[in-house]
Amino acid sequence: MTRVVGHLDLDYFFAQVEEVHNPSLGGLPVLVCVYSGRTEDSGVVSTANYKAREFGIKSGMSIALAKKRLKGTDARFLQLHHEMYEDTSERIMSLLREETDAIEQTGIDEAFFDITGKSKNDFALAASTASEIKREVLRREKLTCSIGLGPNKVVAKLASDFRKPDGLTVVPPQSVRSFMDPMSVDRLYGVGTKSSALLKEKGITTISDLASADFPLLEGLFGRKIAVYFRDAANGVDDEPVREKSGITQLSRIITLKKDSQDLNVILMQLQPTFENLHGRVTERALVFKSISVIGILPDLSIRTRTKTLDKPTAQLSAIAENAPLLLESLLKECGELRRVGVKVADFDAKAQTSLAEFLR
Ligand code: TTP
Ligand code: MG
Repeated sequence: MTRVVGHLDLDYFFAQVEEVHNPSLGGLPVLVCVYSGRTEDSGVVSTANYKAREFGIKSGMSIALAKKRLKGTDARFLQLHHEMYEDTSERIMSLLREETDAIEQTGIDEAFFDITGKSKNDFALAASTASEIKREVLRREKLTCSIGLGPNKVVAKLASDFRKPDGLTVVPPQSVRSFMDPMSVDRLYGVGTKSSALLKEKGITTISDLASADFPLLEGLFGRKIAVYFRDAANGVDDEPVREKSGITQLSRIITLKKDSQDLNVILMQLQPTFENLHGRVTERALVFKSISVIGILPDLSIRTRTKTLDKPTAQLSAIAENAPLLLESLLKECGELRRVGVKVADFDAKAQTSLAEFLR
C-alpha cells in the first residue's frame, strides 16, 4: 500500500526559540553556544540563525572561530537554555500528534509523521494538512519549520531538508526518482560519513549511482543487511513504519507495605498485584525486557536490589511472576525487615525499537 509520510524539522531551533523570547534580537546574527568555561571563549556553537550562517557559521564550530568570522557585526552569543527548548519541543510534538495519524520523534526538533489515513492517500490533500501544521506551529509558538512529504521516511527526510527555512516540499511517488537521483549519496538517511567515504572511493557519489550500484560490491563493503537497506533506500523504497518510541529505559512499581515485614509470603501477597500492572505497561509500549529486579527499601530508607538477567528478551508476565519471588527471597535473607518493596524491568531490546537507518546513524 502506498503511504503519505512527513518529516518536520524546526528551523535553526535553539536560536529561533531565543529570538521568540527576545524580540530585540531580530535581524542580528544569533549564536547559541555551549561554553566549556575554561576561558571566556572556549566552547562550541550549538546552532546559529540564518543571518549568522551567511558568515559561514556552523553547528560544532569553535566560539573563537565564530567570533573571528563575525568581527565587526552586532552578533549575539547566547548561552543554552535547554529546558526552554525541551518545553517548546514537547508542545510542538503534542500538536503534531493531534494533527496526524502517528508520529515518531527522532530528535529535539524533528519528527516523522504518518498522514496516510488523514489524507486518504492523496498528496494534494496531504500538502494542505502539512501547510496547516506549519501555520499552527507558527500561530502557537511563533516558530517556522520545514516539512517534507513523501511515500516513506527516506524520501520525507530528504524533502524536509530540501528547502529551508520555512519550506514545504512534496514528493509524490511518481516524482521520487527524479527528486532523489541527482542528490549526493551522503544526504540519504542512514548513510554516515564512514559509509559515504567508502562509497565515494568506489565512484558512487550520487543517489542514482547507489541505486544502480553492483549489489555484490555493496554487500562486500557493508554486509548483506545494510547493502539491502542502501540499495532500497537509494531506489526510494523504504517500508519502515512511523512508530512512536517510548524513550524509556526502565519501568518499575514500588509499594509501601502495610507494616514493615521480613516475611516472604506477607510481602508477596502485597507485591503480586503490581506484576500485572507492570506487565500491562510493558505490553502497552510494545517493549521487550531482558532484566528483572526486586527493590527493597529498609526502615532506615537504605535501598537494596537483586537483579536477574534473562537469556533472551521477553514480554511475558510469567518472567516477572516467576523471577520476582525468587529475587525477593534472596534479598530478604540479607537485609531483614522491609518498609517498601518494588519490582522493575529494564534492558529493553534496542533493536526491537530502532529501525536499521537510525541504527546506522
Ligand atoms: P538541527 O535541526 O540539525 O539544526 P537547526 O534546527 O539549528 O537548524 P536547521 O534550520 O538547519 O534545522 O538541530 C536541532 C538543534 O539541535 C539545534 O538547534 C541545536 C542542536 N544541535 C547542537 O547542539 N549541535 C549540533 O551539532 C547540531 C547539528 C544541532
Ligand atoms: Mg532543525
